[in-house]
Amino acid sequence: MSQEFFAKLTQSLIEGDPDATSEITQTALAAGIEPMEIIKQGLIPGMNVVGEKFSTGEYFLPDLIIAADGMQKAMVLLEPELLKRHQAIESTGIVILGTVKGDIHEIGKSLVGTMLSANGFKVFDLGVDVATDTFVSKARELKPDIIGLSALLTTTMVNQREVIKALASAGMGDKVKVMVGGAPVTRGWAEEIGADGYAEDAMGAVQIARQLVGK
Ligand code: B1M
Repeated sequence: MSQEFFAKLTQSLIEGDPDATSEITQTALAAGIEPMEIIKQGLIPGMNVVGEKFSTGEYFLPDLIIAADGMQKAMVLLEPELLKRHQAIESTGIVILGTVKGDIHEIGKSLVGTMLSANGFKVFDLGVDVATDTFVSKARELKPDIIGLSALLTTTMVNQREVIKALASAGMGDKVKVMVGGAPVTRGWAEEIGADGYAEDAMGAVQIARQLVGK
């Protein structure tokens, strides 16, 4: 039965029907399907197909926007459920999170934030298109354990390096750990720019963040 829900969800994103995405998500939750499975097996495959169709020229920007709207509608329903399933007892650490300058992709970054919160981290989400200086000034103010930098474009992932450099120039290089992620980001890139951690997805981000704070 779950597979049927997942296929319908994927299809609703590909067809650009945000109301259907929202309704199917609601029905799947009511049927007892785990929210993380809904994301991993229904929604992310749909977004991947939309992305592929966009890169081959079959879809245009409005198609991406409609698919993102559907995904966000689903996330509004899924986020409280994800949080409920991980009632945090202790604070695991403080994380400042944001999508780097020039990049407005929000969904993956927000999912990482939700999963970190669900696992006891106090997350300050600075949003998208966050200026390098803002990461530095917020780090000074909030004294986080980790700064998480998301980037979805090959043209903006270079700004992850800019943040790392700016933190070093501000004398915070050894006071805060930097974790990077996002579709074009690889472990090799993370190592090249001197990041302390890299994760491929939101659950991986929780694991790496725990390691970075020694838990
Ligand atoms: Co854009 N876009 N987009 N887009 N978009 C991509 C990324 C693209 C791959 C599509 C394609 O061509 N195949 C392509 C990038 C190509 C490249 O650089 N190599 C692209 C492009 C080109 C663009 C524009 C330039 C298009 C244009 O204007 N001509 C433009 C750029 C705007 C800008 O940022 N300045 C643009 C715009 C948009 C929309 C606004 C329409 C919309 C975003 C809406 C929003 O977020 N509110 C959008 C969307 C939806 C996509 C795709 C289809 C889906 C992204 C998504 O939400 N995925 C995407 C194609 C794709 O990725 N398959 C695409 C679901 C999400 C859960 O996954 O974000 O990867 P993801 O996050 C994952 C992991 O990456 C990881 O964990 C998450 C959960 O598993 N992760 C982290 C993410 N951040 C992390 C941080 C961590 C650790 C892990 O630690 C801190």
